Amino acid sequence: MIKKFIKKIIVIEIIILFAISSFSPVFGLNTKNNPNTIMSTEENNSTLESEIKNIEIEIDFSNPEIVTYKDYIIIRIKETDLNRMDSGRPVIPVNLSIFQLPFGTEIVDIQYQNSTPIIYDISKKLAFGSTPRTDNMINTKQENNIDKSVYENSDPYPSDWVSYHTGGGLSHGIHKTFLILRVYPVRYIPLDNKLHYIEQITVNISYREPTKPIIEENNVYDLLILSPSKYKRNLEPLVTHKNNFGVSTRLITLEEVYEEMYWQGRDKQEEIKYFIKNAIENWGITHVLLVGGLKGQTFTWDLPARYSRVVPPEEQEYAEESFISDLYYADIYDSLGDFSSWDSNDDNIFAVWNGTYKEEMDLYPDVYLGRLPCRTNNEVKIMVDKIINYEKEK
Ligand SMILES: [Ca+2]
Ligand SMILES: [Ca+2]
Repeated sequence: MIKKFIKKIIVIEIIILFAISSFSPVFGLNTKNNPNTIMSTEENNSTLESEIKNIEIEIDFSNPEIVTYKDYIIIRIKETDLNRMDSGRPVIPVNLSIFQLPFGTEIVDIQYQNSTPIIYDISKKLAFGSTPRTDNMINTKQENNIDKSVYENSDPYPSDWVSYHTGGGLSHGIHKTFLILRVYPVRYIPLDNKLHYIEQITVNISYREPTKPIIEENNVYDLLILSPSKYKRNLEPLVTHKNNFGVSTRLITLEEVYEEMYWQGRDKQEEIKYFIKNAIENWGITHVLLVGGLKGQTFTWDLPARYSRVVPPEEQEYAEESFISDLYYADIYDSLGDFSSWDSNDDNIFAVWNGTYKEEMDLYPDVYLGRLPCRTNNEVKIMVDKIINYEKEK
């Protein structure tokens, strides 16, 4: 059964490879990937998972400094890096560790052992994180925003000594999987007016690296410029300039992108994003320049923007449904190397982040990306001249 399934996958992969090689004029010309490597697909599919590796860290914490501030208490601990400040919830010091692992690494398990908690009685409540104010909230007291579900509870806050998340993105030009580990040396029991504090914790992280690199090494181009074809003529001097400056550059028009990506991507934005993904994998690009802003005085784009819905209405100064985000085009992969679509529930509404639903988004950029939001050829020419003059004078 499994064999049959693997065979099926191989057949599908071969079909896809043929499809890519025959319908891929842009990448077909320059890709260094050898189509004769199809045989190795079988080996890769049958390879067992790589061995589990471990990292162990031990952290010692100094005694907490308990500071009274007005009607509240603030805690400071020397070995912490920041405070967890959720709106209306207790402010808690955090020890932060960031690990950079090979791109595509999977976190298998995180275990910890902590010293016996020491209990402190406190006389006042722990201070809480403030809530962003909007115009119509200017006279309301911050006390009204206190999160009673936490403060009128005898459950420890935060719920555990340790939390973590992962991400996939660039670190100094190299694709990495990040593990962001947070240790809370103090937890708060609001109803009992108590703090639980630990002097020491040992955290053991088990992880599995990918069996083969998610992105093969390629060095065809450094910079990809994307723009509508009407700006092509005025962008060509920039391409020549960049190439002369040692930045290997390729300009692709949006018309070419849409033609190339007709089989992948549900709308123009996703087609562009998949094209950037292919350019990373086939050409090794690390930088992307988007050229194109709003068309004249309209709300349509020369080079489309992705609208996100990350700010809940109650936290907005002026109620807006959606926000432009070019981070969408830079965040190509998640921590496992899978495509980061920004629409994890597939409802064609992107980057939703509110009280009831949070889209799974990676948010760590995988290319260095910028946009010249030019509306006319004249604006393109001015920007290109400025960049060339600036870089020649440097
Ligand atoms: Ca969605
Ligand atoms: Ca990412």
